[in-house]
Amino acid sequence: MKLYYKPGACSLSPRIVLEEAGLPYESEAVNLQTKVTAGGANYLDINAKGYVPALVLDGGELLTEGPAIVQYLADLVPATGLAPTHGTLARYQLQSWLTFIGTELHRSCSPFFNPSAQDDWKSAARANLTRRLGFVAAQLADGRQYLTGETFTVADAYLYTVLRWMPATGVDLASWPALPAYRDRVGARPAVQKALQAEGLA
Ligand SMILES: N[C@@H](CCC(=O)N[C@@H](CS)C(=O)NCC(=O)O)C(=O)O
Repeated sequence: MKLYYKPGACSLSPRIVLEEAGLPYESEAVNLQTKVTAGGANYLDINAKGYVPALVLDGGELLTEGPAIVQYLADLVPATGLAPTHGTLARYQLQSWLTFIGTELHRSCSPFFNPSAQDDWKSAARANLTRRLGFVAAQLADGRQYLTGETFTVADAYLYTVLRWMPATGVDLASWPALPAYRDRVGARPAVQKALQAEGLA
């Protein structure tokens, strides 16, 4: 398998899952401005969407969209508990978290990485992030270690990746002590450290 990524971007989430699952993989960085890979390929020939992450399977098939990729990887190694069994309520609850992180948190970070974004877009996005992070902190207030309980799942890989971007948004996680504690707990996992090192972020 080969992961196309940009250091620290949302492609960090599938890399964390690859490391947590102990799956063998290669990776190649993409310049998202020029759409050229580190090896000199036209990324649009590999993934016509032009964004990361993209996973190319050993048979050559392409899988895109972070939430789909991380569930695919988790299901290759079910014993890891990275995703609950298909068809269970727990699986739908995991998908609920992945959708929430993707549409409410990740998307709200977009203007902070868009050089042409106007201040009113940024203000609205910051207000949304603040509301939604308050919700996440309230969920963690019962003392659970991870989003869905005591087991690390692919949703934690995604949330951790998005929480790393907060300095760029101007949202201070210190407002919710449960969030920096959660970020540090996830960040200390050996597989997460390995993923960060692989992207030059440790
Ligand atoms: N819906 C996609 C969004 C991926 C995405 O937003 N990727 C960003 C990096 S975090 C990107 O590659 N942006 C560059 C671009 O859109 O050209 C997913 O969830 O995988």
